[in-house]
Amino acid sequence: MFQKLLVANRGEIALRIICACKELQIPTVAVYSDADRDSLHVRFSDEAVCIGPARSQESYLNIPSIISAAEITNVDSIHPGYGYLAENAYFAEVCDSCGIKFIGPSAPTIELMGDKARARESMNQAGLPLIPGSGVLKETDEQIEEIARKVGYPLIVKAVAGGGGRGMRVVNRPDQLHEALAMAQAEANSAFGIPDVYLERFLDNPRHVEFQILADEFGNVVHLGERECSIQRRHQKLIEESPSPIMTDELRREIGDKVVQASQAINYQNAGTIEFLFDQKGHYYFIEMNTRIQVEHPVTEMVTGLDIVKKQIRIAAGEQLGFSQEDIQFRGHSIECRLNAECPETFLPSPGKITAYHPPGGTGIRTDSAAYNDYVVSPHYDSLIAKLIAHGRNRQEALARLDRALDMFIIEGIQTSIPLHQKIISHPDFVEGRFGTSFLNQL
Ligand code: MV4
Repeated sequence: MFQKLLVANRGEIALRIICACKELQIPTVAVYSDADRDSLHVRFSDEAVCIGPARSQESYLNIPSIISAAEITNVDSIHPGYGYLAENAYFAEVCDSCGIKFIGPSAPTIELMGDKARARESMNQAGLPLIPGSGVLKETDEQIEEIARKVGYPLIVKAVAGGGGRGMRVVNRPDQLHEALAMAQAEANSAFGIPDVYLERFLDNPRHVEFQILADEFGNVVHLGERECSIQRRHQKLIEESPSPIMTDELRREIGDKVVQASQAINYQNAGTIEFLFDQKGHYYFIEMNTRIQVEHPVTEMVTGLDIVKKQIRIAAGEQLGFSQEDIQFRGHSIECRLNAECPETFLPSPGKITAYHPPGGTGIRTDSAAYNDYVVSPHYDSLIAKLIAHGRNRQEALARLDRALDMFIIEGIQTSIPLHQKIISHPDFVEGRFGTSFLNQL
């Protein structure tokens, strides 16, 4: 097992990784910016190193600073969490060349999945169905018009380096194609430094459902079922749940078999998420694979009883998975709300001091957060303050627990998305499980 692990992140996920290390009895090193000196991830780690000023670019994204902190403290492993350097293939490679184990898949796998056009091609080869579309567009304007005609309208232009919705444009008619291509390419180039784009047929109000997988370094792969992630606003997920209201045991087995096969085919290692869109008829299509631990991993932990972060660390240390697909049982239903510091009217971030903080407890409730009384939500970082996760024997019980826990969550001094969550989970269409990715536009 690892002798010492550096947590290359902040906030609730840094704390979550430290929890896993404590249970595995691995000493931890926290890294922190000037703005995070009084953070809980600093307090609960065994050692802590300041890596720079508040701005992420100069601290949590600063590879030389983080590698220096790793060398100085003599760690043998780095967990990147989510965001920041988690899907940076170059960072994984630098860790490798410094003899530090990057807890995640190999650098070439991160790179492959980071190129959405290559990811589509390889996962299709590996047996996953795709939305009709194109490869990366390298052709002349006239040839692209022809490719678009074959894909069919409406279509969507997507950045190969994308994800999170940037560099995407919907095209309803052929006469809008060239302007949309130019806009998407310009946006992709300024956001990612890579202008390349590809096409997909546009699905109207699809559902976003993703499968969690775990793969060890000996070719053993299991899936941990799905998460329904359709409730999102501006490509930020707000509520996630498992199982998805549209899933059946039979369909889970069918897709689960395919994602396990596909992951084996690309020799995937560590935790990963395979994202699908479901159209109105219930047909499903691969869109992307995420090569990191995800924000919403707790709902999967609640229904499987597994600790995914501990599993990531054990796998990276060279341990066998230790169980097979038949050993995994899905128990009950879990729903997570992401509580953000934001204005309820404008949805703009609402940073500032939390003057009173008291998370709810009780049966079937979990809160993942790094907040406390007098904690200051910094404008430099993501506005996520807490993840409230409910579990119950069925969706109705999980929702009842979530509802009362939202009501009992005290966060004062800043505005939060709690009222929005209360509105969503009491909406008849949400209660009945009838919603797609457009749900919040209609709310
Ligand atoms: C799509 C889609 C419809 N058709 N792909 C991909 C990344 C994810 N964050 C959103 N994505 C989508 N991909 C096809 N072929 C719809 C979405 C989508 C979306 C697209 C445009 C504007 C808002 C959206 C909200 C949710 C999902």
